Amino acid sequence: MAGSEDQKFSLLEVLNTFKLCLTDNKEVYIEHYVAGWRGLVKFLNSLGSVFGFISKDAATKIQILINYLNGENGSHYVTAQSMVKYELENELVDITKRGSHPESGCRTLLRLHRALRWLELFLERLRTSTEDSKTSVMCADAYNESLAQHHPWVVRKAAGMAFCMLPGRPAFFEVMNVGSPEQVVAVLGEALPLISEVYQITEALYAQHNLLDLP
Ligand code: 1PX
Repeated sequence: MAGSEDQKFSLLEVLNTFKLCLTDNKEVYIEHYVAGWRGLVKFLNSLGSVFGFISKDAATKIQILINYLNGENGSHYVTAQSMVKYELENELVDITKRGSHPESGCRTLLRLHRALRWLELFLERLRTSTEDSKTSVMCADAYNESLAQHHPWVVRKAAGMAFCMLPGRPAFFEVMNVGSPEQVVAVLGEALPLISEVYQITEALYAQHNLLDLP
């Protein structure tokens, strides 16, 4: 059917990607993790160019990981667990200050991992919101509780200004293209435990190796 190829983007598909993220023994597939982020970035871009500085940074980090995955040492980058092991054993990570490995897979994934916590908090607020809740406030609260702690003042300021440009809850739900508000709530209820599990597993991995503060 004409036009069926460029069917409207649905956040449902993106959230589903996170279902694929875990291996049978609960390791995190980098391929699906970055695919999930790719979809989210696409969604963010559809909200307007004021979010460009955010999506650009995320896209750069996604690309760094894809390059590792497709590179000659790609087999070590299949899961976050194998990446951490490989990069640590081969001293490919700047541990205390930035040096010869400013774009290690470990520090790059850590930036997205911190952002995943923001996503989890934001989606949980969206899920439990009411008609008159403000997306900008939910987004800012989730940000202040998570990512903001890792960002300098200037980034926090710019992010705060961008949040004010978010569409209101009805328009936001519309762009998600998931269906009625009740359906959105149901989809979020299904997706959140998956996102949360991926977050917890990655957090435990980084904590175990003392990598939570990588520069
Ligand atoms: C149903 C809702 C879905 C919403 C999807 C939105 C996708 C948002 C994607 C955000 C990805 C943000 C990645 C940020 C990574 C980061 O922390 N980078 C900083 C540190 O990197 P560095 O290499 O310097 O150590 C970097 O400085 C970041 C700069 C850009 C600003 C980041 C602001 C992040 C705000 C997150 C909230 C996004 C708001 C979207 C609203 C829907």
